[in-house]
Amino acid sequence: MHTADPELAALVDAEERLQADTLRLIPSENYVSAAVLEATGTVLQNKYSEGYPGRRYYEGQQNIDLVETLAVERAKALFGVEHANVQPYSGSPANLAAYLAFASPGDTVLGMSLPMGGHLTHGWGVSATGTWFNGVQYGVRADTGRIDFDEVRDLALKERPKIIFCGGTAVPRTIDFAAFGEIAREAGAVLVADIAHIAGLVAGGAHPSPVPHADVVATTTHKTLRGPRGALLMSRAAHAKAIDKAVFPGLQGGPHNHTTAAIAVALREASAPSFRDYAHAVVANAKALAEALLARGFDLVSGGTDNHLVLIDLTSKEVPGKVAAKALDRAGIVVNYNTVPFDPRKPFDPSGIRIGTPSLTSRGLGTADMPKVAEWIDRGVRAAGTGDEAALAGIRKEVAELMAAHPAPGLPLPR
Ligand code: DSN
Repeated sequence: MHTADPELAALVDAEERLQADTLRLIPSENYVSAAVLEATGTVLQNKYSEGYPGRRYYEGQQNIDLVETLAVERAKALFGVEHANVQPYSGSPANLAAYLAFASPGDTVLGMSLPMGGHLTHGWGVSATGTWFNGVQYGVRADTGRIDFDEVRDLALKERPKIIFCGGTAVPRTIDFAAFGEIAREAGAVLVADIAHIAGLVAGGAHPSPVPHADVVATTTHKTLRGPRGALLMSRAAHAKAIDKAVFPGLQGGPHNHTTAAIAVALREASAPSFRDYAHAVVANAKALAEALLARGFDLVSGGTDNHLVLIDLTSKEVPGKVAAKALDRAGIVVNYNTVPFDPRKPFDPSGIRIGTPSLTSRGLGTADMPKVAEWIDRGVRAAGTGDEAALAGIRKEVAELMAAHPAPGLPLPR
């Protein structure tokens, strides 16, 4: 690459340095292993494979069928599911496949609203899922910041949705899959558990599994699961046919075989005992970080965390989320600005920032490091409020020193 396209190679090198030198706190990001990275760059990407193992529309599948079967079997074993489809290109197509399998345009679906912590594809208005379907949305209680199950049940029984989605992108607390399962059964709905954020925690035993309660489990593979950018759609055997038909030929063409291979590698890694340690360390770090932030006077949605994610409401600090996020970025701390429940501000300029511990845990940081991380965030937010660029530059230097002592998995890239 460096010889064939130096311009592009320089950008990749710069991104590698950025990922190495900064403290990456975006809860949906991670570092994959060298083996996962290697699999994504293999000749498997040269092959078309529409169909499923043993039932393809192209010849030459001697190896690809085995790769996909390996990924499927590993997903089934790791999550304890009866059926796994490893072909969805990412989380949004995986969720869309669930709509195609279990609902028709115009049908009602029930999901958590985006500003309350849900995902676009759970029926939010600007998404195709909220345009082509009647998206009814639930939220969290104002007093606890936790899901309001009375509201979920009332809406489910009144609206009789075809599908209920649980899970989200900014949910700092354990998702009560049993409660959702009960409501879905009562309402006659298919329950889709979107565990994209917490799949690695579920696999590592650090979050309860949705499998006994949900008809379908959807997840991306690149967040806490530490795989390539891809997705899994898992289900009970009874739904296998509908799921497979919805993914291909319903929504997609040829699967990305190099991604399938990398998913297989990641699933193998996630089944190792050390991954259980990783998953529990992610949660321990998030709890320690939340405690340290609370001690510094930060307001956290729901008052803390049970998982990998902390949602900070900066209203009392009088610094908007976007201003804080951009200042922290200049300080070498990468977060994203995020709405908080009942946010009076707009999504593009909200009141909060969202942070998480999957990446820093992959680099071997532990609970003893979290007070320092909280201190940097505190100093960074203050500096954002006063426009103190020198303070931000000082934090950046300290961050780079700690990061240099904790190399990231997969880095440096082989040359
Ligand atoms: N974009 C993902 C996240 O950051 O949570 C969700 O799709």
